[in-house]
Amino acid sequence: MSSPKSLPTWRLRERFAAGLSAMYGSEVPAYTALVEVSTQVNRDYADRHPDAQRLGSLSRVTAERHGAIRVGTPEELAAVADLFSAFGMVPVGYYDLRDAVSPVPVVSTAFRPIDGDELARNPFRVFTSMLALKDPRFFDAGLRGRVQTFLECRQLFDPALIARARVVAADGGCDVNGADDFVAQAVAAFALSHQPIEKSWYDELSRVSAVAADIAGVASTHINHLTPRVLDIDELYRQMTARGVTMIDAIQGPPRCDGPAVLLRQTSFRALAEPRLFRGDDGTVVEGSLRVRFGEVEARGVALTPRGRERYDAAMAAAEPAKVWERYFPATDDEMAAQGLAYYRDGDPSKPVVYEDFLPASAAGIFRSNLDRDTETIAATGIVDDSGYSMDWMAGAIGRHIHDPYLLYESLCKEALA
Ligand code: OOG
Ligand code: NI
Repeated sequence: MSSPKSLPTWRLRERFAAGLSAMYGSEVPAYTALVEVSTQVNRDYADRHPDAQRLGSLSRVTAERHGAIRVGTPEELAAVADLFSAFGMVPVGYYDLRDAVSPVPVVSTAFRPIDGDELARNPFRVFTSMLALKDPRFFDAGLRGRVQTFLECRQLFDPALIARARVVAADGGCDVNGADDFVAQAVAAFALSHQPIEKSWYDELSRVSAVAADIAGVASTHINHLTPRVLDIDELYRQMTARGVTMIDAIQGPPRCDGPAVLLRQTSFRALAEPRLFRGDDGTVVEGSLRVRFGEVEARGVALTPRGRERYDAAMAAAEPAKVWERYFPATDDEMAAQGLAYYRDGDPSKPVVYEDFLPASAAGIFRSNLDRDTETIAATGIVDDSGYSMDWMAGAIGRHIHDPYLLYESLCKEALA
């Protein structure tokens, strides 16, 4: 138990999310505009819809963010897991984006709180990707060796910060006096670095994959995007477009429908190029720019059961999912519950369980739509993937259990029965 003078894990998580948000806003001004529009859309929506808070209180939704980060090695991923454990965020789900229609050379998990009360207090989650360096379809032996050497020489996190995070996690909180400093250091670990980038190395990796360059072309990691949650994403899309922001072509995930919103709908826009320093082969440093970060926003619906997810995948396989949606999904929560398609607390259709995770197809689409180059094809190379990446592999590499989202949703349904 933590003493009265200590801050519990969720307070630290709340501060961590708010600290990252303030930092990202200062680095990427368009993010601040996105948060402003999202907040306004949410207020307007809540004013007009009496059931607006059925998928989370307005205060939860207003503070709600997900971040995305990318690391290079299993050791770096393990350090991330240690750091996030101090904020009550544990790995949930395994996403293999190498399998996507537009493949990306990463395997990923999401760190987030899992208990109902923790989610209600602050559901901050971070989609975390690791470079799939062992996959020969992306990296030949020569390049792999050089990337490996580069990654072994860098240190993303101060070992003292990670050691402290382990203590905070074990104590379930942290002394008030130490909290500011601890959270500030954790936030700073994800700031964009101003160190010069070795241009020829970055360019070589970019030819394999823009994501590979973003991960292993630089000596640090950074928040790639930070995503607010919105209650009406179609309205948000209209308002951002009216402000002159060019959004990606479509909203990813399920189509707009009259029945209960399911899973996750997301859309994004490209952030402006950010000034970065580049060092040439002759050692001279010049100013240039990179466009690696972007703005994203999301709307969350009810979590689907495995049966519901099968229906979802079938509907999305259609040429125009919006046109066939009602063939797959009923128009009411009562029917959704009766058919066992979605999770409801106590089995009560007025108490939907919100979807807390990600969608691999959308994730790959979000990665892809925001890249400068489109070179990541693994088509017909004939090279066999012998990398052995899997959820079990990842769990072993970070020495932690990776939670199964479905089991978590099931226990959330029962939690309320107690
Ligand atoms: C992660 C992309 C996945 C989402 O919302 O699906 C993601 C990345 O760009 O690193 O954040
Ligand atoms: Ni995202």
